[in-house]
Amino acid sequence: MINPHPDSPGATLTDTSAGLKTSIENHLRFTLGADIETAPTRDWWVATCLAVRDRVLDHCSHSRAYHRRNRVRRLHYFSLEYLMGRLLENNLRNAGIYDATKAALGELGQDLTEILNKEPDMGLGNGGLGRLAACFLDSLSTLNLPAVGYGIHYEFGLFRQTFVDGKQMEQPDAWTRDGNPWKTMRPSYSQTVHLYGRVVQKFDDKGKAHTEWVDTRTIIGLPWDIPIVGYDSNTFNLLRLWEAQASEEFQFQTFNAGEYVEALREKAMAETVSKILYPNDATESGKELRLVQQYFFVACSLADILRRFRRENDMDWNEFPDKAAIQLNDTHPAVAIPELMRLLIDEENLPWEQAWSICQKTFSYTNHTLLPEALETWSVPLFERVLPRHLQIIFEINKRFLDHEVERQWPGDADKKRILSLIDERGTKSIRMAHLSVLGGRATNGVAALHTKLLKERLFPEFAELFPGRFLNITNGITFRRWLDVCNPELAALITESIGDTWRKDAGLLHGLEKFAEDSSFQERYRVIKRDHKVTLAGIIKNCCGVTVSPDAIFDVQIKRLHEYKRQHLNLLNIVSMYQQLLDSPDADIHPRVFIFGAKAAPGYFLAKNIIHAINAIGARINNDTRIKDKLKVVFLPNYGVTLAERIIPAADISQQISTAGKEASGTGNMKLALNGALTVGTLDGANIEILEEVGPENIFIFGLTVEEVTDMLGKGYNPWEYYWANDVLRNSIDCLASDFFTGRDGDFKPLRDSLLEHGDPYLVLADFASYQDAQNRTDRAYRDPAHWAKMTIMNTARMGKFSSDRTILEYAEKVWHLDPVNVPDSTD
Ligand code: 26W
Repeated sequence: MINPHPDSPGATLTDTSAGLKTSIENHLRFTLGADIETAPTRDWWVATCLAVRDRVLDHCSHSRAYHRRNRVRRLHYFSLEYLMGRLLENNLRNAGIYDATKAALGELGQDLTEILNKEPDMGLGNGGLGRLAACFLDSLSTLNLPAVGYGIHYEFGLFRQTFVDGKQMEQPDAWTRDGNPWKTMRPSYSQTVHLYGRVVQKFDDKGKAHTEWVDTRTIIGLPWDIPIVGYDSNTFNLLRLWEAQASEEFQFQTFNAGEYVEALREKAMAETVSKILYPNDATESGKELRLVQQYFFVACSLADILRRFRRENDMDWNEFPDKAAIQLNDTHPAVAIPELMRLLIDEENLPWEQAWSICQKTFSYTNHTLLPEALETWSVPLFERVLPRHLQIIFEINKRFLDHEVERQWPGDADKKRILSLIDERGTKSIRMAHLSVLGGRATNGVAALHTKLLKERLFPEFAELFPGRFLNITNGITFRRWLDVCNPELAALITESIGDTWRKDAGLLHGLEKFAEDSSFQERYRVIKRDHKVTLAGIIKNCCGVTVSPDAIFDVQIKRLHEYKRQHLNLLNIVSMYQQLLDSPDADIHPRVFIFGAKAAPGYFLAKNIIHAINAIGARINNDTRIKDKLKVVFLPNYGVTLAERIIPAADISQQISTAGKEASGTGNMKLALNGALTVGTLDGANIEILEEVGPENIFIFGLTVEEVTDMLGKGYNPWEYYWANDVLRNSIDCLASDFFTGRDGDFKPLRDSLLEHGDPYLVLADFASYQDAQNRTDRAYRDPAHWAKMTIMNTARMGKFSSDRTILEYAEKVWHLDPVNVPDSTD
């Protein structure tokens, strides 16, 4: 038996409501100093979280002690982003104490649902990459794999989005201003990080040269720990997030000089390092602060890993890769490679070859994008100023690579050297972080089959030739605990009632639902669940957008970051053309449809913001036009994030996954929507291709150019005007959009129009328009046959097993990390 928390004798995670009740009450009274009679709901939320946390932390330290004593191999996930969303409901359901907690709160006169709604989202990420990291943590704990997630404790997560006159405005997201009960500060594990300064050679008493990094500025990294509760598991891993603090030593020196204001300025500067998450998900920002952020995070995390290694092992560094695997979530933490080299060479005095071999066995890299503008590079002069020693190390890595490996493969071939070099010599020299990541690790993976193929053929062809065994595909996945159990407990319950509850641990078993796909009573229950969610979402839409929508309409959903390659504007052009058709013939035989958007645009991404404005303006006009008899509604829900996704996804009928083929690395929203019975309208891009393979062509609406056709078309010289002149419907739609029709002002959406016509339509919106309209027409017809539609949706749920992040994580564990599950026993003795 694990030691119970003193508050609640006998408490474990299979707790009774009586124990939880005492614990919640005690926290409310003694931790918060609140009064049971008058406490506001937020206090109840904090007290409930703390009661759960007591139990979880106990298991957490037990897991860690067990891992430590058994010197287990661990995975360290390095990610600049984690989009965790809310934690309470997820933790209650995963720990199996949801009902007990609901009952305990009921006895205290409180409603659990209301309390759950008080939790702010932990939005420390931009989009797919950050949410993937959060799903992975859930699967790692669930599968009993020892792991630590490392990240940054941003004071401000992704901005809060509002609309003013249909335009995006950004507000700070101070998620932790009033504290957050899930995180605990661990000052004893603080780290000191060095920056700037210069490199000198010093000689020891044997006359041997040593490189030293001197005159540096220092920042302190303070860790905050968040426990990760897996589903029905005894492994409680940690997410450790670093907060930047001013180093006291530095302040003191400045103070002595009598410069009080200067000292405080320095303190504020140091603390800006973990202030904000960069809200860019597609352009490399090139800011010094971003580089400092990346290095700060990596230096703290590596020092923490080395501390644990020294404690548990006998200082044989060759054993290090047997104990620690490090996964780089894109190139953002790639400076970890030269940092580990520096630690091993300068601090541990290892020879270069040994250090390099350790690095290459320790790191692996996941690529999440092929977009050239999203590939990170750092200017050499900037890098040299911030991390002079690391630059030397990168140059040395590069020299050895080009002189030996590349020279051996392609003797005398200067072109190959130029292409493969870690340094891009064109213009201001810059460091290619993707090249460093491929070279410094054991494996590089793409996140869907097509993406990996393009990675090998287009992004890294020479590397793939040089190191064929280093590249592999691991298709993304999502945790079904959050994306079914938490967001759609009604559907989860129906599934469990029909096929038992083993699907939660083995998602492949969802196939068992196929036999109910044509069963009319099952179909009816499935349909009622969907409809109830649509009613709930209609309420949210009314609240947030002031628009009344009918739950009998088709809910057609596009939720994801706003980006040209994702083509929200393709969706919009079709909406405008449907509107024109309805104005022409108001009785046209079109099933009523609500187009639902959710998306944040990077604050500096002008065209993306123009598209948001256009969707809102067109929505405002359409939603108030009585002539079309409520056949069409367009709503843009503000502040899209994890919690809003949990409301939209179970209510969706149609999932729009319409990126230009070859541009979306994988997509994960596509999986969440299909799992919840929304049918995909999608291109042959990213994981859509694998969704098609799983559900079968009869259960999905595929359209558009293939990646080969896209390449071909762009290669031959694509001319959007040809499509414009050849298709009246398309031309009318663009012209209307670009006119003063929607806002009363000319030119509001000229940037959008010009991108499609004057600037060459780089994402082939016009080329795919006719085929897209055809797919949308097919969905309209299909929806009219409810039994058939129901069958298709059930087939989607039944065939999504492949996309469980448990499958994804097991593949990483087997093929990349060589990591075995560790069953932490219940008892400490
Ligand atoms: C340097 C700025 C920056 C920041 C973030 C560049 C690129 C990114 C990410 C690569 C953006 C991202 O979230 N990519 C998405 O990752 C998901 C998880 O693998 C995929 O499903 C999406 O297709 C991919 O766009």
